[in-house]
Amino acid sequence: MGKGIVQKILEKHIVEGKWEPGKEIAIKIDQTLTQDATGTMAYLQFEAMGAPKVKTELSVSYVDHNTVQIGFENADDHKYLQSVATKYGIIYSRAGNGICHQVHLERFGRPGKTLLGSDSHTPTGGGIGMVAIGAGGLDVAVAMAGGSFYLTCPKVIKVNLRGKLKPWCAAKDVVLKMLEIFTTKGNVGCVFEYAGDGVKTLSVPERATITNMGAECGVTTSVFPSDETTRAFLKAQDREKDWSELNADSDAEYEKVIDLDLSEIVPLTAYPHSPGNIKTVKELEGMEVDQVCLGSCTNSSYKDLMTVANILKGKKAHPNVSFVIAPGSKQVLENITRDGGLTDLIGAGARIAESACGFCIGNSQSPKTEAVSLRTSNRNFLGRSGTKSAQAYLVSPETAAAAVITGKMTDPRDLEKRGIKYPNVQMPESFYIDDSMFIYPTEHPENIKINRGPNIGDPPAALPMPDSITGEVTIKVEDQITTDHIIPAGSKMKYRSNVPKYSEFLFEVVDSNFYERAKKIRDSGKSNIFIAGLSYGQGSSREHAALCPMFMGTKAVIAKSFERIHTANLINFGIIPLTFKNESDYNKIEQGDDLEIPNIKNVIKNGENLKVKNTSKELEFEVDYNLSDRQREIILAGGTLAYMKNKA
Ligand code: MIC
Ligand code: SF4
Repeated sequence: MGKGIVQKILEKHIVEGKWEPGKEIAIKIDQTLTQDATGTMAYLQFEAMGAPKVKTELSVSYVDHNTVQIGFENADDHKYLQSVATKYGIIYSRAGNGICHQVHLERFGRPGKTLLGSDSHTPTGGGIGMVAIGAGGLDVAVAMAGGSFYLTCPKVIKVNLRGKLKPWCAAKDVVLKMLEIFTTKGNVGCVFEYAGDGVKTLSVPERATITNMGAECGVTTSVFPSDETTRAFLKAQDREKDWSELNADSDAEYEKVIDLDLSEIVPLTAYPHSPGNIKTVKELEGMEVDQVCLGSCTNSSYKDLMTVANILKGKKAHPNVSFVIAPGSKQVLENITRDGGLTDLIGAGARIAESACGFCIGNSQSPKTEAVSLRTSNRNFLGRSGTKSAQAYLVSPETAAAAVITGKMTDPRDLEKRGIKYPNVQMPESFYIDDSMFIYPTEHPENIKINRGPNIGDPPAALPMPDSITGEVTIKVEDQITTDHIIPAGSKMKYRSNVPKYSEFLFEVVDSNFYERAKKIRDSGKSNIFIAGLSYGQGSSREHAALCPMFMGTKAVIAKSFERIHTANLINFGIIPLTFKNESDYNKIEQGDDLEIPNIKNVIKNGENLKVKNTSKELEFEVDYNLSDRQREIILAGGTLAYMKNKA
């Protein structure tokens, strides 16, 4: 039987287990990336492991999230990151060089390699034929120290692309279609592998838009073949030597195959507050728009920005629209400048933001109260823009440009009626390249002193699993609670290296009294226990969504189901993810109920059935824990760092 691309790449990297979808495997990681918001904690953990140097082929530390620098905290973190990178053999990408995923695709991504990144949109690298996976910072730290990465061997879904996109219809619309089909839940443990004749009609950045937002479906990663288009992209990046061909065998078997005809894709949008809420742009036509933001790791490539620049050439932004652009990288900004696109964008009234995450993570450009904000980014969770009452819609660059002109949600195909032709931007044969914003590691690590400003605190240590858990339900939440609900980013993100302070913002967007309640429960000696619905922990890879609960004394979360990265993060920090055996038991628990999990330590050790007592309601219910032997040991030890210490 033939093999698909994902199987081919993974099999070359498996160090424990074998290709058997659904079973745990360990793989060797070739490349890692971190960004500053998750990176400080990841490097503190890496330092704690005592490795003298990273053991990967390539590790890059990007600064792209916290670049606003109000107060000393962000700048302190940057200096810490720079000193760690220089000392331990990591390339440092300075603030201003661009968003990690865009820059990595341009300068480092290589077909056939594995990439682990402490950011959930690491699968962007799948656009160039990598198996690129997002993970918590601790897993990335382990990989940098030479450890394997453990994952569930994925079930591969083949997406057979046919035809060609029509003018004004974009790669973003393709992935929004995928979200309509697959939704944001129920895809844990799967991977999308793209194939078919339609693949060759898509440029590498378009492929990367599609693999980037596979993260919103909750798949482990998404991968495209590596073909002549990939080669041309690498050649334009002066890296043709990094190219290799990668194709699925014609008789490869998949878990499932779906067909998607690109010529039938129409402009789509994800309406508030989930990337899975899909409508056609036509359905919302005429809705007044207050803000348009172009950028983020999903849609900030040269092609994206030049397309919008060409559409807006000689036009002015509608007076009611605040129009913001954050180019994906310094390279993108330099190339659109040289090719005249920047002049057209500025001429149209664009506000040019730094080449960074910026508006996407809500640490700048928050829209007005109840604003309608059209964004080319990938997430529109409640409050993520920094304005809780704002309504964020995810759209393609083409749809964004149409709204800039009209001030309303407009199907970009209707721009033809205004005499605007589809620009059909071609990829450059060669990009202007300047790598001077990378700082390379030193040959003399002994001379490097690590910079630790007052914002850098030690990562808190977890306690081993107690014999029994006595706790209280601090909060009961519904389905699809994202890590943005659990611990917000935006302006609070500057406390990422200060866990006690950051913990004060836990669940802030859902319940402003959470922290006080949790503190009381912890101080009374009980464990904080969270109850959740389906797909708990969607979205980002931020391990603080587990680390801060751990700091508050949480030992268990009971949900109907969990998302992949968050599950791994909970386990890494010694919190056991439990699922209801009978989902209707969810309805029988309330916030404030006292729960007991008797004898949990022995039960887990022996792999027995686990029961939870609701002593407030005098009820008992059963829960499942789906842990590998390794994960069981980690939970019992009180997290991965303690487990590693015990093993050593
Ligand atoms: C995001 O898009 O939510 C982030 C901010 O990039 C996160 C990482 C973080 O919280 O630092 C992600 O996607 O993993
Ligand atoms: Fe940055 Fe937004 Fe991409 Fe996250 S999704 S890496 S915040 S641009």
